[in-house]
Amino acid sequence: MADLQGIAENLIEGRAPQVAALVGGALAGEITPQTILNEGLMVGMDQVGRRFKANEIYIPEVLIAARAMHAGMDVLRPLLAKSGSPTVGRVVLGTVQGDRHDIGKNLVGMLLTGAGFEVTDIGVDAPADRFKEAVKEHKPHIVGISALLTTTMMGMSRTVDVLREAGISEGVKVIVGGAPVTAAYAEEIGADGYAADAASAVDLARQLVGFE
Ligand code: B1M
Repeated sequence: MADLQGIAENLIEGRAPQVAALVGGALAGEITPQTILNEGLMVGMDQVGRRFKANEIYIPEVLIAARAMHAGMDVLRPLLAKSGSPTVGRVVLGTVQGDRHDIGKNLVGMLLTGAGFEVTDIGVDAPADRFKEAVKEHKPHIVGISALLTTTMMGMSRTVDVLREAGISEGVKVIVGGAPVTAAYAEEIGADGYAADAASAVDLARQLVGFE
């Protein structure tokens, strides 16, 4: 579909205003937010990842593309996060220490919000202690940890350990995700669940709070 292809192409070129405008246009054309996300924005970002890996583009271009991705997500956010349901549960969500990737985490947060969860986002590069303090303050049902780098994944394990050592892991379920993370890794570090993508994270969170 031409609009979706245009979104992906403009995202790759880092044209944030055009991406936002095209996303708005696609919505006006009654393309669903989920389709725009999966077949427009994500297709573009995936291509950016491939080019980055192949050294065809470098960090500045990736950052500019990420800004365009955010511009598109900003338009979708109210729709993805629209929910008529009361709070299903509370979630504390963050990206592990040393890791500044936040696009996937933000998507997980948006879809959780849309599914009726109250999400406290503690940001990127979050040390285990920041998760601990947020758990004490917000008393979530779920802690969600994101990591995009193989080198930062162990921060998830550290976070699980810190919550356990602080005696506040009882009753709090930890879920993990991000490109290098696997179900086996989640089990190895004692997390309660793993989700491969944002929609699966919502399904998992609903299961863990006993909503279905
Ligand atoms: Co970086 N980066 N990056 N990067 N970057 C990757 C991850 C990489 C795979 C690129 C590559 O080499 N092909 C590679 C990691 C290699 C590895 O560790 N195996 C990499 C690298 C190496 C780096 C740097 C080290 C580069 C450098 O400096 N030399 C550096 C690290 C900086 C740091 O964090 N300390 C770096 C920097 C950056 C930018 C800042 C330029 C930018 C981030 C901008 C931002 O996030 N605001 C960036 C980007 C954009 C990428 C790629 C291109 C795209 C990531 C992304 O946003 N994808 C990425 C390549 C790629 O993934 N193809 C790459 C779209 C997003 C929707 O997907 O985040 O996977 P994702 O989230 C998905 C799922 O994973 C899942 O759901 C989401 C939606 O479905 N999910 C969860 C995520 N979190 C979840 C949590 C859950 C459940 C599911 O439960 C809690």
